[in-house]
Amino acid sequence: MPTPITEHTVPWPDADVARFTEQGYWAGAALGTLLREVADRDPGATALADWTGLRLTYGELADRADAAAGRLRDLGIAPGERIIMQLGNSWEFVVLLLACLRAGIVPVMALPAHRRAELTYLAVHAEAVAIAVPDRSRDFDHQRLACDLAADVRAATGAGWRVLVAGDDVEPGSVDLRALCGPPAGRAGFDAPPPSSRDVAVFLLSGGTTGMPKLIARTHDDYAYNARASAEVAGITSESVYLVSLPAGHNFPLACPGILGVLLAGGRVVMLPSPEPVRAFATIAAEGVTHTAVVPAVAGRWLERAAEHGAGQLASLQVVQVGGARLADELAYKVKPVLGARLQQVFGMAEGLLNFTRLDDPSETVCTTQGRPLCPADEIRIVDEQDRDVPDGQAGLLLTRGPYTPRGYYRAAEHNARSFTGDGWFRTGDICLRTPEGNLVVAGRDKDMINRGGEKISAEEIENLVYQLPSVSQVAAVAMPDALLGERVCVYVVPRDGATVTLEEIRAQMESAEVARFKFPERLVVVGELAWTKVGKIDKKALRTDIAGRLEAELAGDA
Ligand code: OOB
Repeated sequence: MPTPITEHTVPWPDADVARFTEQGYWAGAALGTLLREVADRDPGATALADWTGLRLTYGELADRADAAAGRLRDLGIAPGERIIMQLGNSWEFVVLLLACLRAGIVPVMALPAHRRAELTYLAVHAEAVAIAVPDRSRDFDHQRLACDLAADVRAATGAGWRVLVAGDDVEPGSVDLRALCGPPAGRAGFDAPPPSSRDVAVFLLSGGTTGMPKLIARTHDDYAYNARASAEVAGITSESVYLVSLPAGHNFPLACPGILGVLLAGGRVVMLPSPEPVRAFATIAAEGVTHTAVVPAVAGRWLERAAEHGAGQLASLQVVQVGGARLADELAYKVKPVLGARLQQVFGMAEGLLNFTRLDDPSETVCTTQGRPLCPADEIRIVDEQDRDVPDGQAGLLLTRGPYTPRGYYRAAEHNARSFTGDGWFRTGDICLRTPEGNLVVAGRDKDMINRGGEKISAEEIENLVYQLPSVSQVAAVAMPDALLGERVCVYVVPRDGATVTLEEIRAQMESAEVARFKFPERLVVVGELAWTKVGKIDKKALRTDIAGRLEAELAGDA
């Protein structure tokens, strides 16, 4: 039996629980219950459209979620147990998510790009009992990997492990997810009591500064608030049509407001497998999309495409949220004139805190700041290295506490001691300053991570993998600037005496370690020695400056 989740979570203090409940931030209801209430109010409204042409009304979606909750139970998956979700952006993602929320089964939000290394870690760390995958996607056989993983887990623990597969090619032994998420066979309904609103609803993955991503346990109360309040601040109503084109398991398209916020407001969710502009624009036109969320790299591609081909297909678009990485002010100023929609900057994190520019903010605020906290009960501090508050306008480290920022990572006591202060403030690792109006500007970060187009990559994880090459004496992974993605992974390597190291070898090493491809280094700099700080740590800042300088010199040389 997997360990009960509560053994490894850090609860909010009782006084905060009382305060958040009394102030109405925590509604005291499970997400599945809240979504059923929305469905019962207008069961005939369209809730979901997906790129395969499937459309579901609120009534159909809620009935399928109930039926699927029952089928999960019939498979022997009990409330509180964990299931790894690695589905693409499809209707099955939404039905399975709602079924889990209804049944109290906790989805672990893996990314489609994750491979054996990440999935094995998640399976072990979350003690998952099942995994949901597509049969294949982008030429990768997810089912094969999931079955291998299941065999490994069974061999190691003797536990039964379920593989749920969405697609035409479901192997014997796997569970057909389309059937599981299909319409109810008889009368709809799932009679088990809903989970407590204080229970964990989903596990999100942290951007990660350590070896592997940390798990963030988000409760029904905190995540429902996160989704509901985000919907409000983004102007979502029952008339809104929201396009999901980022990987749906990310907090941003999942609940900021994302799928959950839009469904809680009675709007319509449209699922697309990728944000590729030609298809995204055609979908926006066909579905009358009003809202969407993208990362700056995607915003850049959309702006280019719209500037070249016109924004005629985007007439319905009202709000484009951009977040996940710093949006350059120059790009921000283009959004309204080129896409014809209002920009909303979102500076958020899977750990909780969300900042939004408001729809009625002056253009300068929208284009040059990353907004302000979502909730009046969000607490913000900007401090120096000694945790002393710095004055407004001065950059410092951002700390936060609040009703949807959990007090610790799951099962990570040692790490929590570093990532949280004694009185519960989360150290975001972001360097920010606060304007006199109270908006935050992200000025950098103090965490050892690379933000590749919104995907966070832990430098330590890359370094550990590169160290496995016998030819490597020392390695440091750093962000190198990139016009398209913002940042990419660059590794500095000191080879062992007489040895040579190539980027191809390093990438082959990553390949054989079976980690997600977005983490593969894209540049190697071989050096005789690394830069060190006075306290004997590798001087990453100096290395970042060095690679930026090299790139600039190359560009100048090309011109
Ligand atoms: C979102 O969540 P995560 O958990 O993938 O990454 C969080 C980190 C932040 O700590 C910050 O370093 C960076 O991503 N970030 C931004 C940013 N939004 C996120 N840096 C600069 N400007 C921004 N607008 O990335 C996320 C979660 C919910 C909503 C939006 C983004």
